[in-house]
Amino acid sequence: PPAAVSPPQHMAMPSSKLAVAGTKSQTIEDMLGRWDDFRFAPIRESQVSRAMTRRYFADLDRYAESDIVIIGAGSCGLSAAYVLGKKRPDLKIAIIEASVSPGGGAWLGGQLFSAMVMRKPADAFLREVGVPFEDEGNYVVVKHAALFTSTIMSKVLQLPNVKLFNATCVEDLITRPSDEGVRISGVVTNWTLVAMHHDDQSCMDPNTINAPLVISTTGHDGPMGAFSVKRLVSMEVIEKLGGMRGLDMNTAEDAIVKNTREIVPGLIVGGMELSEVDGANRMGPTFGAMVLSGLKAAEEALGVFDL
Ligand code: AHZ
Repeated sequence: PPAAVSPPQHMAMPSSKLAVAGTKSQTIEDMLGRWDDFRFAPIRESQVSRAMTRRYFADLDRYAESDIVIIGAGSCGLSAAYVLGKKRPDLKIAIIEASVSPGGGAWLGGQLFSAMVMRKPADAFLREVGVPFEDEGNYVVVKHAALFTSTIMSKVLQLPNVKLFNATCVEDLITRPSDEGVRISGVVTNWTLVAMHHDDQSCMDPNTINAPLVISTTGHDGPMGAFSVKRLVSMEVIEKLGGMRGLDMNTAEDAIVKNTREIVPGLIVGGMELSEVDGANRMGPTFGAMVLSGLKAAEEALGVFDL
């Protein structure tokens, strides 16, 4: 059963003396035209350090046992996190993103052109999240892909039961023996900068998050991509990868949504990582399959928890 979510520790912590004694809240209007005697409320440097580290370590402690870990904060991972976090506020959801900046490939719609295309019926997801678009008939266009990415990210990050650990890399999977062979039971993490230096530095052991369910959305193969499915091959849980095929928008988007599934017990795979498992086509710069694969991954995950 899912672990009950208790309020984050830092919420219960008393605010510092300076915060209590700080100036009363002002509006922007209060400040305009009064710059000569302008002052920030005072602070001590250690307060800034503690404000960050106290929360971070409380989160590390809280999410060491998570209900769901999502690997990768691209368009698919963020969509899954949005649906899960909103529908099940009782579940603790950790998102692990290797890059400093979450969002994966969704900051630009494709090439260096700004707009993001989504084929219908993925417009339903945009309406749900509150992203405006132009309706072009069979597809819709968000005027800048960053508008989609920043909007969904702001919604996900506001959810009290979701924590994003960015600049953090999943560098292995936790496994347990099971009737089906092996079950994925969490992830092994490291700071991404550390993970990149295992060859030239020693003794940089990783951290772990236990979770009954992992959703992997690490994208197609590349320096970091297709992480979990490549690891499943190297640990001989699946025989080989199909390898992502050439671009065919119609075939690819249908296949990615259809094939979003729990590929080994405890591990659901979504988004372009799936194309590497199944030998599915790529779709290029059209993102409907990413958000609906995230939606389906969330539904599959909730199916596991409803059992
Ligand atoms: O940094 C990666 C990216 O943000 C992250 N990631 C990869 N390996 C990781 C690891 N630990 C933690 N080991 C890791 N994070 O995963 C994210 C993947 O985002 P993405 O945007 O690459 O994948 P997606 O499946 O969400 O979206 C794919 C978008 C594409 S690719 C494509 C094509 O090539 O045709 N078409 C579309 C729409």
